[in-house]
Amino acid sequence: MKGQQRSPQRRSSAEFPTGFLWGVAAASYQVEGAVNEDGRGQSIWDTFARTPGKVRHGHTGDTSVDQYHRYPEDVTLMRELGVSAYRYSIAWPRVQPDGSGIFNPKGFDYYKRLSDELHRQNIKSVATLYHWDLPQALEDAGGWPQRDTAYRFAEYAAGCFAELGDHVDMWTTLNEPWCSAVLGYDLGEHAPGHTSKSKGWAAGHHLMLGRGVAVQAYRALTGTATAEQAGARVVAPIGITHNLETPRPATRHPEDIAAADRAADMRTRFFLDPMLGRPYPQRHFAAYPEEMPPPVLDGDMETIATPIDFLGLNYYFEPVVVTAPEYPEGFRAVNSYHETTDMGWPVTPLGLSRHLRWVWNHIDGRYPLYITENGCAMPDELTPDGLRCHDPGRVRYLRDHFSAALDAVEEGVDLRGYFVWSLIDNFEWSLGYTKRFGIVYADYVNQRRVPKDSYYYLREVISGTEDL
Ligand code: IFM
Repeated sequence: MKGQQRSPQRRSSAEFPTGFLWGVAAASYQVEGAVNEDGRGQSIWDTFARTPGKVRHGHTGDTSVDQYHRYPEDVTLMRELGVSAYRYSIAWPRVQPDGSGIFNPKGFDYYKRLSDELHRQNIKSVATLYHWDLPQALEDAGGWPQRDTAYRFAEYAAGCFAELGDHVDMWTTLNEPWCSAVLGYDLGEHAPGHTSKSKGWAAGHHLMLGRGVAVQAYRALTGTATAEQAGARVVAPIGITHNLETPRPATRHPEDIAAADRAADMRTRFFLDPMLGRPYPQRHFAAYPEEMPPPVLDGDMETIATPIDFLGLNYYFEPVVVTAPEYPEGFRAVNSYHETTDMGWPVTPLGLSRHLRWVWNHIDGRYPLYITENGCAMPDELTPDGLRCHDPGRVRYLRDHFSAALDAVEEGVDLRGYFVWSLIDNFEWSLGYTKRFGIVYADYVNQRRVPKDSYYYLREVISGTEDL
């Protein structure tokens, strides 16, 4: 920190590659509010949040931090922070209320206004097409386990490319398809709340298929195979954001090493390998014949392997596993004895370097990487005068993770950017507003925004006046 003797190991943000993109991230249902305005349709999260018992305290995203109306203030906070990119998501039911057919111009207008404001303040507009708010009408027709939803997604994506192509600087198709498929259709913890493994894997396949068709539609529109091949012509790159995991064996015992490798099958390889032209992990379905493998039709795997321009990774912690033959999957997660965040997640910055290296090697360096989310929930409170919020745990968390990312860069990983989750406290899905991930404190009563100490820390890191 300022005023202290710098240790020789301390490093600065200047050591990240030239053009490194510093950003903050958020998602539509978590921050926008305005769920009934300007023709927005209903999403599965509107339904889920209104179902008693699904979200803590019955919280909903109806108002949240009201970014739909207050985006100019939030963009100003970003400019003052010094970030060069905002990663937000487009609410599908805002721009295509029923999930198929007619588009809603007023919905597109919001994202144009937001992008224009970002550009006016010299910030790149990084749009995610799907951060979990499936139009309810599509869920009523079967949702992601239905093949047709993949094509509806591609149709929606093509509408966004056509309408917003001049406004968006970087596209992400899906955010964390593992969550949509597994939390939403297998474990029932997220909308729409189903509990069927087979539905989960079918959903996973259709999510990955839909994004493959969407990328093909994008290439058809922009006339290039990849953004790189566009040469001097400016074509916004398109990628995906995954929350892959590379579990660590608790010991060097061969059985724990094998358990950690198996744990990566359905969490990581299922969502990554087909994008690289490799099959779904076979050993899982061989071991669990009662689970229906994904319903793959001829040509699907080729579509899923459609090249992208970058791979986004969301990283929060590194799980540790041991072999556990008594468990259905043969392994279980164990306490890693690290300090934990308010989510109960261990703080494991070294796991970030390991994760980046593992992914980089696994993809044979095929795509540049971005950390599209990293951050932590802490039990933040305002000072008694209401003017400050001291969050030393988050400052430490960010510092250690930035440093771990730099380690990976120094070892040759092509990491091009880092988005902190999140600009401002927001709706944390089934935990409602009980968890605060922001570097800006949200007072949900009066919508006042109060930058936390971590905001000022990040500002100094980006400007190079503070060490990592
Ligand atoms: O809030 C979520 C976000 O929507 C997706 N990634 C993880 C974050 C923290 O849980």
